[in-house]
Amino acid sequence: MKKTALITGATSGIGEATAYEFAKQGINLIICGRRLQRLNTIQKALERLTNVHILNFDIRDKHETFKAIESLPKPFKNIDILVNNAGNAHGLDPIQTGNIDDWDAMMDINVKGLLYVSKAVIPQMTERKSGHIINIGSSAGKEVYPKGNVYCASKHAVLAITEGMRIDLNPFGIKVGSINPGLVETEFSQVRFKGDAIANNVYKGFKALQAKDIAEIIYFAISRPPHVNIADLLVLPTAQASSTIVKKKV
Ligand code: NDP
Ligand code: 8X3
Repeated sequence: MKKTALITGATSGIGEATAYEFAKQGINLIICGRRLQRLNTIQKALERLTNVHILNFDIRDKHETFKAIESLPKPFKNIDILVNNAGNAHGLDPIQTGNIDDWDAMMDINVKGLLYVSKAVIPQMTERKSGHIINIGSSAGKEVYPKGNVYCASKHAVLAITEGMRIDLNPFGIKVGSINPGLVETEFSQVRFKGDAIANNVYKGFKALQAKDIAEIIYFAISRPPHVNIADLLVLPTAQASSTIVKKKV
């Protein structure tokens, strides 16, 4: 039987690439995000490969989140795979001059939003005693770098939540794992630097990971046999040794 996956943050970057990868494999898709027009375009492109349902909501809003997931029509109601991908960095400032709105955005989206979506989806997985949750963490969840403070905290939280989920959902046979990328060339830096020109330099001088690289790894993780769970994966571009060491052409 065809599986159904819910992907948050499917309007760009890793989430969008994952939607394409899953569609190629015939997985039914629930694609989520705030930018409705993009969701419509992606739905149109993928509908020739699989069934696609759109949920247009902001994961910061717990009522909207629950309402959206409750609204799923019957063919999409049973979610086999949840990819908690939506998230971003907002700003890159030392803690003493950090912007409180940026801090709120990162904790509300990357941490609380992930929890709201999970809370809305997990009960049906525990009931069926099956399911697979992939949380998209980051190298920033394993290592703190200068000015990364709150973004790193949010991704450390994602890692702790992943481990907690894996422990609590163990009796139900639900797989839980995190994929933790280093530098991936997406809209991530445009969001982090609010469209400032500095964003254009982040991926210059080396070959960064592409969204498709991570999407393929997510598909690999969800397509392992029932007894195999990819629990925690750190994925870096070859040019990157750590958050602060990146070999760039001069
Ligand atoms: P993008 O900016 O390209 O994608 C972010 C996605 O998150 C968009 O689809 C966006 O959709 C969605 N999103 C953001 N805020 C919200 C919100 N409040 N409600 C619903 N959806 C939201 O970045 P990436 O693809 O790079 O990022 C995806 C994930 O990967 C993030 O969790 C990020 O932290 C993580 N990551 C990224 C790395 C990188 O270097 N790019 C490295 C390591 C991890 P919309 O705006 O339409 O709502
Ligand atoms: C994104 C990777 O190094 O830009 O999570 O924070 S980094």
